[in-house]
Amino acid sequence: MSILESLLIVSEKAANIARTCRQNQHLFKLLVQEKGTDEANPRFVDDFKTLADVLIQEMVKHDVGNKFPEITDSIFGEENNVFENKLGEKICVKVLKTAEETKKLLIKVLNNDEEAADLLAEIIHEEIDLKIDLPIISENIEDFAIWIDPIDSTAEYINGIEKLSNSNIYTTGLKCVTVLIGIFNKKTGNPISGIINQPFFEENQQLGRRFWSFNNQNSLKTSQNLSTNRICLSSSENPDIKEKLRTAGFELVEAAGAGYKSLLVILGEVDAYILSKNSTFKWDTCAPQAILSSMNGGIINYQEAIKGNVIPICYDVCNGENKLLQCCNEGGIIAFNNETVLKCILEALRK
Ligand code: 2IP
Ligand code: CA
Repeated sequence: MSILESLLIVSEKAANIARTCRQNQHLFKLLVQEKGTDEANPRFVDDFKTLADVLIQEMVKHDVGNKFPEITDSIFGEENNVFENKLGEKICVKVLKTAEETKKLLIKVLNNDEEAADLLAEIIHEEIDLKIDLPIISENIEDFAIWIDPIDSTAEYINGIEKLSNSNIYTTGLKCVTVLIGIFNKKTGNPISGIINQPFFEENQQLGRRFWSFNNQNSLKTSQNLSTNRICLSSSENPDIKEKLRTAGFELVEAAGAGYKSLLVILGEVDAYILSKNSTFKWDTCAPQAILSSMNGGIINYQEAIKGNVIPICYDVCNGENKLLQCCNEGGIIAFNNETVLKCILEALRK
């Protein structure tokens, strides 16, 4: 099995965990419960959403690390897997060898909630066969490292109310949730491969869809050459920037989720996603950037581009200290799907 196939499988398992936590009544109650309830037993996990994130991240490390031991130490994610209860006791959440062992650990973390532990352990240890044709990969896996965002757009995942814009783009809601897994080269810092899984794509929210790239190959059916003249922004984007883009004739659409906005660029629903602030991280951009680079687009540093330096976002291994600071895409980002549109955007923004 190639690393690409292995990552697509874990992205599907991640999507299954995300869907099950919303569809199963018992898990859903845990997902939406308020933090910090006072109980007789000191809980390890006050925030079930974080546990879902950590479990996905650990499942990726376990499954991919088992198949490709040479990269086990180079799989990084947004979350920290050590939980502490009110007595100061610590527990490290991991995926163990068997479903039974993982279940036992989860029972402890979940304050003896056997039903939840059982459900989660079962999906984590499920065998999935995707039966899809993928390219043969002959690269040096030792140079690879991985960034995972287990559930991007967590606010929408927990309580997002679906809103559709006039341009048929989801401004909020479960469609804005994505699982992002990106491979980058530790020597060059460049993204190599990206997987975006959108777990709640179908109307009934039972089925998702996924996209992948590896170097210059990808799963996209058509090349997106037609410009929409549309740009996607975060709802909190700076009004001056919006004004400049509108004046240049762009239609602006707001949507939640860094992964979802990047996906809209990849699919050609919008020409670009612009973010002037420091609110995305390496785990948000590695996968989308790999896919965009496979189709003549990319993700570059916003501030630098305004000054005339077009610099693609670069990746490095994470030593765990000050993760938010170390892994922030400082200076903002511009994700674009073709060079012509990037040129027009930069002209508009430099005015
Ligand atoms: C968030 C999430 C937010 C996004 C932010 C990301 O990741 O994608 O939606 O903000 O940049 O870091 P916005 O929606 O304003 O673009 P997470 O949900 O994983 O914290
Ligand atoms: Ca994120």
